[in-house]
Amino acid sequence: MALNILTPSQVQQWKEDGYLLLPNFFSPEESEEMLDEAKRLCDEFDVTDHPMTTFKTQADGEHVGDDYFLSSGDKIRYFLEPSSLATATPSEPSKLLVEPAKSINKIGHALAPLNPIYKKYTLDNPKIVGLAKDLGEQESPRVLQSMIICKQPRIGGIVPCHNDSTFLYTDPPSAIGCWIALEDCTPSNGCLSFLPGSHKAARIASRFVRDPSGKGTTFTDVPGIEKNQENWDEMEGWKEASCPAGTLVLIHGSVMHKSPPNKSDKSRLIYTFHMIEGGNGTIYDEKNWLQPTEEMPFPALF
Ligand SMILES: O=C(O)CCC(=O)C(=O)O
Repeated sequence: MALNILTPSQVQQWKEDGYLLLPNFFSPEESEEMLDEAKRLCDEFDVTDHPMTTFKTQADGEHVGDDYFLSSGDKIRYFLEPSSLATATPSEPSKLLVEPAKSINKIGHALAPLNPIYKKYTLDNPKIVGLAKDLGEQESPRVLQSMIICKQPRIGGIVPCHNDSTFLYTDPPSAIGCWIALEDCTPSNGCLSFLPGSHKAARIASRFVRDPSGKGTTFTDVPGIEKNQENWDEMEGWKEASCPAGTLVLIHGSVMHKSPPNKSDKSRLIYTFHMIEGGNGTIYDEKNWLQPTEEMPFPALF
């Protein structure tokens, strides 16, 4: 089959490494349009009546999981950077330590269906459709978890080592991430790092789910899958994925990746969405933290 977007050697690289950088996937004008929209959304953030939900992903610590987060699959909602907030005390409610636009960790999780600019660069985008077809991994890709990640200057937090199929679990695992740099990403403002080839070894033995108690989120074992013994984070071979604005980074659902805190004065705004297999008998069940709704099922890419 003819490839439209990827070369055969890029497909080969993707298969070997479990991630692929596609510089200039979007033109400077296209990526600027997405960046301007991200900044506009940040600027219009109104903290009045916001439940002060932060986003944190420490594997060994507390995970976000209030109703504002759990019902965000078909909305555009704002999640705060934990260090932008003085948490509530018995005498004082939580309050922001920085201006609202600079307090945002991420905005999601339904930008692709709901925001016209991000729809144009996702669901209505022939290059994205061509990319998914060239990869040929999914018969019927469904788009979910579309979001802006801000990684704010000086306070943008770490994203610890993880793989995405743990968080967007399907049976069998099928998640693929499309991560788009809207600004230049470097080690100092918190670019991604990958452990190349780890997607071949890492089993999806644990998944992130709604807590059966009805409150919050937790991890649960995937029945029949042997636990990984590797300490991926400490292994040799991690590669930093510095990239200029307009780069699309493809992320296999099993590849281990992470990003450091942003200690620089430069922001690191990106737009990302994921695709899961919607055909082939693949199951996305009601245990997952992120749920489609009757009004808004996860949209099909083609
Ligand atoms: O943007 C980041 O720093 C992390 C993103 C990530 O881990 C993901 O999209 O899976």
